[in-house]
Amino acid sequence: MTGSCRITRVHARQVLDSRGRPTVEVDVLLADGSSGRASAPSGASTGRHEAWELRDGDPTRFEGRSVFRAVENVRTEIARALSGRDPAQQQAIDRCLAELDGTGNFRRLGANAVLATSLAVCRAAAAHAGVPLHRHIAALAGSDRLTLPMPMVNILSGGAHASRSMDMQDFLAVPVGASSFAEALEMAARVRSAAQALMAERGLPVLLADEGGLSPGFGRTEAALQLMLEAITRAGLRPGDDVAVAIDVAASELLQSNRYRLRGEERSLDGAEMVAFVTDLLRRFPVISVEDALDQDDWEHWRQFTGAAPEAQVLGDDLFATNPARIAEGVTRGVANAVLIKPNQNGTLTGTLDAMRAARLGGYATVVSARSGETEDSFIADLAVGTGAGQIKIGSVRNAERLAKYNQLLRVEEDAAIPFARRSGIAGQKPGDER
Ligand code: 2PG
Ligand code: MG
Repeated sequence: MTGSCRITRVHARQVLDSRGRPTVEVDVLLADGSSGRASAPSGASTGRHEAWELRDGDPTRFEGRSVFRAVENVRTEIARALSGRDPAQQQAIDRCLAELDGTGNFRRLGANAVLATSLAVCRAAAAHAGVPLHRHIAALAGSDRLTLPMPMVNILSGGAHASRSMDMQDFLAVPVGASSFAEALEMAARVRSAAQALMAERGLPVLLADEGGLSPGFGRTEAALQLMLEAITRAGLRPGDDVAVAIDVAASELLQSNRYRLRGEERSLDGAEMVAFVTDLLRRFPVISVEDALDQDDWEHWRQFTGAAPEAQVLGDDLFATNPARIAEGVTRGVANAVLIKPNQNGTLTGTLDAMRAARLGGYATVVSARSGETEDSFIADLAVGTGAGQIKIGSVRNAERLAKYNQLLRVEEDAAIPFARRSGIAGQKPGDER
């Protein structure tokens, strides 16, 4: 990395995300003329333990969702605090942002303001050093194993991303048989097209859900899983061997009065019954990864499910909220074996890297993830590569905000020195599973 250079300007503006909702974009300018730009994504199925997304709450502006206060916080307090600082000192800058906020979860300045700033600083530092973003991130993370991640690609959507048309939020294709990232993406695209053709033939709607997935609105979860298998086969691929299935139950969204309400099944389950319900799906379908099978505070049933699914990747999203302390608690309690990594759940890049370190220390797999509300910012693609995360979840292979990330990974793959992680990064996979 080259010598130090100073931040001369930090500027922010309100832009729109993929749902047409406002979000924060930040530009960081350096004395040598280099710069970095980044924006904050936004979830729909947001967890209780996430860093605070600051919205104005004025019903006359974007239904209360404008972010002018967060933008103003960047332009004033944050800009003053960062002016003259060395952008290569990411840890010190992120610590300064946390101290300036002072609340522990960015409730005052807004995690959207802080994260966009933190990522823009990182980009500016990489530009100044003249290195690709993923290499700069690798240096910050102390990582010496850069890899192209295995993608988990959304094919069918339900839950909060598709007007609750199905109980479970995501049905994803995991191209476990692929030997390069490009091949994995092509397999997933074939499955996506085959699913659409099957649905059209059956007179089902083929309009896009929030992440570009399809939303057949099946009542029963097994009907969606059945369609996944048919789509994989129709694409000329072998379910389980070439392409496996992952699901995100997003169970925190299902909990009502302490019971999991599965409208499509016309059932309402307690925690133990929910564990049995999901475990049964694992037995009957080639599902290799299950995210948020239980509520974000239901530690006990999380533990039971982890024990009941020894061969699956048991992935915590709302449960861990990209929070190092919650991840460490999960490791201590023997809960889950993989962590979803969403930078805006944490609030800073350094905090996100700390969460990934906590996961790795516990022997947990990591899946870098987009949010359902995204912009054209492709930062998470480089984050997944630079940290050697092993897996990435971006959404479907539709819509420019998703393709910005997939296409960045295709560009990075031109660097022959960076291998494809294949299925090795997925928790629960035996070494012999590698083809
Ligand atoms: C999730 C994400 C992405 P959201 O639950 O994993 O699919 O959704 O961004 O709405 O929280
Ligand atoms: Mg999730």
